[in-house]
Amino acid sequence: MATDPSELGARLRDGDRSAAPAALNVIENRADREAAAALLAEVSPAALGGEAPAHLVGVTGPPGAGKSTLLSALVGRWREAGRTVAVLAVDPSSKRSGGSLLGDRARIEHDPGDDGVLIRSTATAGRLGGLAAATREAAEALAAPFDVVVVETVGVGQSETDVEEVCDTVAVVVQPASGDVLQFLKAGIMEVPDVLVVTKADLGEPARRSQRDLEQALAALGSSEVPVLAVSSVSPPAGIAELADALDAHRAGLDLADRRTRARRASALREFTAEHGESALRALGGRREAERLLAAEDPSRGVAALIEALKARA
Ligand SMILES: Nc1nc2c(ncn2[C@@H]2O[C@H](COP(=O)(O)OP(=O)(O)OP(=O)(O)O)[C@@H](O)[C@H]2O)c(=O)[nH]1
Ligand SMILES: [Mg+2]
Repeated sequence: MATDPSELGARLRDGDRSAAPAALNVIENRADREAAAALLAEVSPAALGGEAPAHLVGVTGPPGAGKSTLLSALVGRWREAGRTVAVLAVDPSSKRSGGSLLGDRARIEHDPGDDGVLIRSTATAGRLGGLAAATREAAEALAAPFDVVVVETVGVGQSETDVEEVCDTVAVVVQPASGDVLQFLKAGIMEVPDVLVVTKADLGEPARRSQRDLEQALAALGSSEVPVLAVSSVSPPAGIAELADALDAHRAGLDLADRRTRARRASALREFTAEHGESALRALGGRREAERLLAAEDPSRGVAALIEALKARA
């Protein structure tokens, strides 16, 4: 059956979640960018008449920190609250092959009969710039019909997918006694996240100590408003409702249109440069000038339209 990309996009816009898997196939097919653009045009802020109401949540952190297990619990919590959820699990499989962690890795659990949940894994397998764009596009498409869209990525500091650029709220997840994140924060190597989560709180004192250390580091950085939550995702779960509330509180405090407009402009610039090279950026008169061009564009324009605007001037 032929699936018309514009029609798929229109179904997403109308809240038809059953169009999501086919829409993701269109987006993941990096060989047919026109189809993806046609689909995405239907869910752009201009087509929606404003920003997609979904909460875009980034969940990122070191391998094995407990992200997926936590998401099983969070998805359950959101479903209880009647919210539909899509999760894009970005799996840097190429980096992990043969790693001992693989055996220990949890999958996000959910009821397969529940059409209010969609879990999609994408392997990155070394496609750098392409993956970042594909993840952003997938999140954009899913934000039309789902209430919550999560992007799970492995990494600390700069991960392959710049979750910041895609998500409204970024939660960094660490396990007790993992010093990396603490050191990266203190050294300013890592951006201060919107929410910090210490997992495996059932381990007791080590989790409490990590929570205190992170709170102190944030205070020293002048970011004591950033919540640090300790959670346990195994039975009995603890702190999950509080985390869901903290994510909501962050989102409620955002100027959403402003954050997303800035994110779309940053994505357009990055993707334009990834595709056409630094020389194309120079042809525009440099990064500053390109940013100025983008800032003059209508805030409701989608990333594809912004990239076209850059191309037209280069
Ligand atoms: N005790 C305890 N173990 C946990 C908890 N959450 C996760 N784990 C365990 O930690 C291991 C890694 O959990 P995952 O959820 O796969 O971690 P992840 O961050 O998604 O890992 P990657 O996707 O491989 O980066 C698994 O063995 C989990 O069972 C928790 O709250 N308490
Ligand atoms: Mg995982």
